[in-house]
Amino acid sequence: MYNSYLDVNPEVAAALAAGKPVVALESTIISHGMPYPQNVETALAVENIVRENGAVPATIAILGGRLKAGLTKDEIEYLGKAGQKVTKASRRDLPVLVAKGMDGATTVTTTMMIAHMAGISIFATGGIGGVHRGAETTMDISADLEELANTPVMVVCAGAKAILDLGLTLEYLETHGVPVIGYGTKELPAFYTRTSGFGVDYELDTPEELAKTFKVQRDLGLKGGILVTNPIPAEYSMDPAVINRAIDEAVAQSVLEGVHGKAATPYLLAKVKELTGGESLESNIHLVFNNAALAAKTAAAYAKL
Ligand code: PSU
Ligand code: MN
Repeated sequence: MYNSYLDVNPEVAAALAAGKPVVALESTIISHGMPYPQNVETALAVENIVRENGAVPATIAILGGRLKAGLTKDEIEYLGKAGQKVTKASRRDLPVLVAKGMDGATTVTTTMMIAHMAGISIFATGGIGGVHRGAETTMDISADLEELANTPVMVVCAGAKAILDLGLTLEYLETHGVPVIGYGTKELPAFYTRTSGFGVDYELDTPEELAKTFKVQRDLGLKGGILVTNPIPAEYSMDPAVINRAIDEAVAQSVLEGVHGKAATPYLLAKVKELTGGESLESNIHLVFNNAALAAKTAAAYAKL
């Protein structure tokens, strides 16, 4: 019944067949987002948090050309160790990676695609891609936004980093009819900070409200997903002046070096990390934990509807 290129891990398949809650997790965050061994420790801890909050985790990746929904510990360890050597896989990379039997770390885009193929509705991550600063001339707009416009998966994130043009990112999502929800806030969180200066469409305050909204979107036959932006817990949020200085410097450096295409986001993320050191890594880990817990509670509420 599944697509012939897709492997759904037995525990995940059993949960889905029984109508139990499942949460998808991405793998670019493991291979490209954090250094080893913190990436593997974080990925395994995130899976535990999903379980503690009542859902089955399904970390998603491409291994040996197979689309994987649900990884073993060994597979997570393998991806974490391989790190940047694994291809960052967005929508346009899938056919070649699968045809050649290669590995791929899934971005928000491909995690949504594979989650949907497996029948998983809720996905937790850190930050999404968006419209880059200067996109009016570079046209650098993440495929993540297009996927949100077309694929029926709820993405729980901590907003987007200010490496992007957050205002244009919101405009793009509005044009494509993607509901942007603030969880307990009316402002778009900016990943490391709880505020960004940009408002969101709606504030919802409980997992039940999120689940109901997603169900209505399905029942109405609307295409596309929902973006839930969940602010980083206050105790882990960073000083906006410190993080924004690092981001401005990273963006300026990327322009000087002429970085473009799929390298742009990883370059900016690595530069910001280099400039802010361990503090940003700690924040990054805790916001992912926070999103995993909310996604699991929302998946549990959705399973009851
Ligand atoms: N933004 C972050 N952290 C990330 C990413 C983006 O703050 O890890 C990753 C995600 O996997 C996201 C991808 O889907 O980068 C977007 O890449 P691009 O801008 O090339 O579409
Ligand atoms: Mn891009």
